[in-house]
Amino acid sequence: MLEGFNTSGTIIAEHIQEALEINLWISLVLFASVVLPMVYLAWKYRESNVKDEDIENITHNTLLEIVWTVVPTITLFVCFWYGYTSMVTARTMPAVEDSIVVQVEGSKWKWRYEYAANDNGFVHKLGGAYTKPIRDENGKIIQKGTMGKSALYVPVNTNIILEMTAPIDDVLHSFFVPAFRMKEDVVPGRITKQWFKADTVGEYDIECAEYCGTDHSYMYSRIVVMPVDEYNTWFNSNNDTPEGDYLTSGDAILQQHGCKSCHAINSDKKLVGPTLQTRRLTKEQVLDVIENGQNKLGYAMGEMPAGMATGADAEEIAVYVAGGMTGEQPASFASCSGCHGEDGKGQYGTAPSLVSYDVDLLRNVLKHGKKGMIGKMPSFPYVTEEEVSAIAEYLQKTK
Ligand code: HEC
Ligand code: HEC
Ligand SMILES: [Cu+2]
Repeated sequence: MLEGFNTSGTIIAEHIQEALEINLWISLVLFASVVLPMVYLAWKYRESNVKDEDIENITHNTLLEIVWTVVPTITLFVCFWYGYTSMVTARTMPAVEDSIVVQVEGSKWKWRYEYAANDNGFVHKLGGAYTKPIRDENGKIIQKGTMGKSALYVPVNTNIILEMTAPIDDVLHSFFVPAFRMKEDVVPGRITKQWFKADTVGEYDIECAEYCGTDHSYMYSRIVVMPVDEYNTWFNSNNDTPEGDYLTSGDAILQQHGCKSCHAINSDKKLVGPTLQTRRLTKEQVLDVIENGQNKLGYAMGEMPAGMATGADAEEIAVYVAGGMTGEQPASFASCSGCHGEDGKGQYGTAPSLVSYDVDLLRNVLKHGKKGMIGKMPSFPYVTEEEVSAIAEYLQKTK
């Protein structure tokens, strides 16, 4: 259940609420003042009640004309005034010196927040994908969706400016906080801004209001409004969330970057990308690389040439590698071990490990993306070295 439409967490929200209510009431009064007399007069002067010779030809009524010009003009100016002043409040950004500026990035299908460096020079980068609820075959929710760690943390009673954008190859999004009555498009390659000053400590939902693609409706996140000193303590620490440092959990990082919308982790679930698990390549993938080579991963050795093995040899090698390189090594694997190592774990980062998701492989795949027989994995240039290590550790641990 989305909350926020009946809550107000900012001054702007109150302005807009007031403008809305005044507009609504004035519209109702204007509507009634036209429609009720109209219905009454139509009934009173119905054909059976009036004789033609009784109908007078009235050409002017100065008083009436003045009244029906002046009254609507004034009331419409009242509507205009409230709309205008709340728009000015919403659109006039406070001075940057008196505000906290947070960079917001909307991309398919998550929000990310980046703060300015704190006193230690540490940059907080937060946000991430929402985990969808899991449903059974009748559509009933068996496990609730979770917001994860994707909150935007801000101090209470402080001006916050959001500088928002989307990657150039992404789509339009719209950053919407119902409780703050604020909503603004987020446009690839352009910066749009919103500001707010939350007046009540608490948590508020963030949504994407751009309903033109598959998962905008799942771009949930939260704003957590904290007491100022609590916020400052967190901000000047190197912890990623006020509750603790979730960077140590590879699972949270996969969640945060939205990896899990394309990859299952050690399960049979079929998603867009391969399941990330300890035994990583399928026979078909190995055969594909043997046949076509591979040169997009950015390993120092450069390209892996096509045709390193053929026929029965290739088949035998593929079965062996896909089996996690257990059992007796076929002699033909000698044509691979020169570069990939006896144990298939790669060589000092020059050629990839064939058996596990080590730090080198993850770093290369995330930096360059990967185009293979399964599909195209986008690049994730902003994933940090620390995060790569945490993911590698996590994937090698989960069997
Ligand atoms: C000349 C050195 C060399 C030899 C020999 C070699 N490879 Fe490679 N292999 C590489 C390099 C380098 C890469 C990474 C290329 C890149 O950056 O895209 C690679 C990539 C791969 C990949 C892709 C990894 C992935 O994650 O998609 C597979 C699978 C692979 N090799 C299997 C084999 C097999 C099986 C053999 C033996 C038939 C073999 N290689 C022989 C150097 C070699
Ligand atoms: C838009 C969907 C998508 C997202 C999001 C995504 N991936 Fe992928 N990923 C793919 C596809 C498709 C492939 C398969 C490429 C191929 O054909 O080998 C892949 C391949 C990979 C591989 C190589 C697998 C192998 O065995 O060679 C790794 C590692 C990987 N992804 C990790 C990640 C991580 C970590 C994230 C999050 C930071 C992520 N992916 C996000 C689609 C995605
Ligand atoms: Cu969106």
